[in-house]
Amino acid sequence: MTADLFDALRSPGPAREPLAPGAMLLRGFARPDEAELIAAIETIIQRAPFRRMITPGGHQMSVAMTNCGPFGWVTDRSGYRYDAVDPESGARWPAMPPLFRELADKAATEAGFAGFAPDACLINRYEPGAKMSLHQDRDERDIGAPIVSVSLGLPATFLFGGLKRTDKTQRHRLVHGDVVVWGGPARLAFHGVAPLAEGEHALLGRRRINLTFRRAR
Ligand code: MD6
Ligand code: FE
Repeated sequence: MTADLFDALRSPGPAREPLAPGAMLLRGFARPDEAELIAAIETIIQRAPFRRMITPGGHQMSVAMTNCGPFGWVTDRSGYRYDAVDPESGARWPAMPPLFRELADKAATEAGFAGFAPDACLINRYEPGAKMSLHQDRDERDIGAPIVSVSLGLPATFLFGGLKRTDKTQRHRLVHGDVVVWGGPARLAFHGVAPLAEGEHALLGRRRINLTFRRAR
């Protein structure tokens, strides 16, 4: 008993919260890397600025997006797709920093998906009021790979449903540094983000930034 308690104190490991079979929340997993992550994001957005894309239905998204890595997720009137080129600049997306790749692989391994090699990192920026409607992530060729999602800045309410749009949704509060890993039987679950509440974060101000790492191609 006492030895177990000391073991727990010596190596507490990350706080793991299973959300569903295949979906795991790693509380504070990205906190140690916060400064480097934010600095890298600042560099990326100088070359590939955040922009509010248009959905195939003609609506402008409230979330502003950019990407880094070999492929970037984009939407316009013609549909959703992964593209090696930023349509705004005509150039390739900025490279994925090694720290991003390493963090995503470490988190995936922690959640039971060893050997995750993301080739796309979508960067989402939410300002108060911005939201993401319920959706499935199904534009990736290999849905055998998980998705790793890193939350920075203001807290958000993550909506997590089932395999049908009409399934009941759970709500989870995601705060700065939290990482969600999502694969296996959860990979095609419907999910979204409730409208972001007003607030001010010490490092990021009036924003939430989310990184989602995928194996797109
Ligand atoms: C967000 N995330 O947290 C939006 N998708 O801002 C997602 O859409 C998402 O967090 C798949 C897996 C994890 C996610
Ligand atoms: Fe998603």
